[in-house]
Amino acid sequence: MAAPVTPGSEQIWLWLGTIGMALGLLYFLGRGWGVKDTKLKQFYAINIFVTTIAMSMYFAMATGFGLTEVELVDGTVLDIYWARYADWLFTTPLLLLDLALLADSDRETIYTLVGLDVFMIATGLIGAFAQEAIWRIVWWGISTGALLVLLYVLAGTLSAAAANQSSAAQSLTNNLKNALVVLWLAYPVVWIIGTEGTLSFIPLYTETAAFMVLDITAKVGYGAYLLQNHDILKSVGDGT
Ligand code: RET
Repeated sequence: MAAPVTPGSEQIWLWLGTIGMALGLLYFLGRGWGVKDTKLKQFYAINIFVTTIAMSMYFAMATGFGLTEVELVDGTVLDIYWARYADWLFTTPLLLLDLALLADSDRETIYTLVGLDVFMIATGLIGAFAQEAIWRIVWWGISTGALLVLLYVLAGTLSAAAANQSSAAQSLTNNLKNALVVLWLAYPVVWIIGTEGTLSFIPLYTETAAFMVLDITAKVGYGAYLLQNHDILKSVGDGT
């Protein structure tokens, strides 16, 4: 194993991320405590898993465990927070599941979305470890291609599935879908203009802050908004 690497000044954002995810987790646990309805319970369970995983991975990054160095062929050394990918690999499919369950999507749609999502994170991870700038950008392109197909499938199938839902469920699905599209599209942008893309228009410090704000919004904000709507979530799949 490579020698341990210590985080730089960006560490502050990783601690804030850890605290933010912990607060989100407490909020979901507190609000979900004593919930009896089985449909509602599964939404709480998903968001509790999401924040637990993210809190652990932020803690791993803040303490330096989730960080490694990648040396490029030209000698440049990049600090790579690999724990991000471990977080995203599990939490992004769960976030998609929130939306798919809300829209009452069929299994095929869910498998397609999760498959594309895992492919997107895995190819992004390869990009993060590639040793030549050109290959990093090529893998970024492949991963971004998967994201675009995913968003296309999501937009098409969710509205079709949600057509049988109540109008309240449809509008909640729509709002969450729009938020997801905007937030998720920001990730490849931060990656490519940040240190991973080797272009480094923004330094690691700013990049870490940007990912933290995106992660908290896409997990805690998104989950809290979803779980505001108990009545809608309880009636999911009833066709009412
Ligand atoms: C990577 C690599 C570069 C290309 C693309 C990426 C997409 C990442 C996404 C992450 C979403 C994370 C979420 C986390 C929640 O907290 C992996 C940066 C397309 C879309 C929603």
